[in-house]
Amino acid sequence: METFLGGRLIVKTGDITREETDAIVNAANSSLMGGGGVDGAIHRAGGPAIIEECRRIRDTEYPDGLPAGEAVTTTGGRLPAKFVIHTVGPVWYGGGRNEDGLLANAYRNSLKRADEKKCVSAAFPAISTGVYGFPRERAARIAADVMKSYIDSGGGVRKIVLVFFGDDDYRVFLESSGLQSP
Ligand code: AR6
Repeated sequence: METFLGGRLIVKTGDITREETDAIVNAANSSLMGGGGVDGAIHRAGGPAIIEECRRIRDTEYPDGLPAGEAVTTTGGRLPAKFVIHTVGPVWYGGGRNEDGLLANAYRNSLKRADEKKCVSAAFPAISTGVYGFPRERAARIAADVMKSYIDSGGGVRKIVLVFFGDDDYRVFLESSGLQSP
């Protein structure tokens, strides 16, 4: 585990479904109906209350699906976290389809949703870097930059945790994020 930005950003390895932060962020897809990876793990651990709320959100606010870069909040169901913030990262097509901007929006809008619910802590997975194929090094810089400007601008979430599923992802993040350079 490593800590940055005056103690407000924690970087670690682990299973995000075990995090006891007020909210955890889900790397969902536009359907909000679950999937593999971290999405599958969150729905399995949190139980059916989460998908029920996702279905209501689809029916009312997002009949065509949640666009990439946006985020919505549901209960955490049986998870230790009170809320799950579902965001949709971009699919990586090579970098020419505003993937960078959409990934930054996914992080930024998730923090905005956490603020709306007065969360003081929130945990994030490495959005888009699994099935969606976003290069990990590039995603690391984007995530770190968003966190830095959020914290610098006085955002309400006091503790942000970035949870990497494996040691290799964790190492790549630390080497690429720019957080360790003076
Ligand atoms: N805790 C923390 N990180 C995890 C966990 C976990 N329990 N499980 C996986 N990861 P991915 P994406 C890591 O593929 O690229 C889904 O099917 C994983 O190792 O989950 O945004 C959705 O429904 C990787 O580093 O998300 C979408 O269809 C990171 O989480 C699609 O995948 C993200 O990998 C979204 O793809």
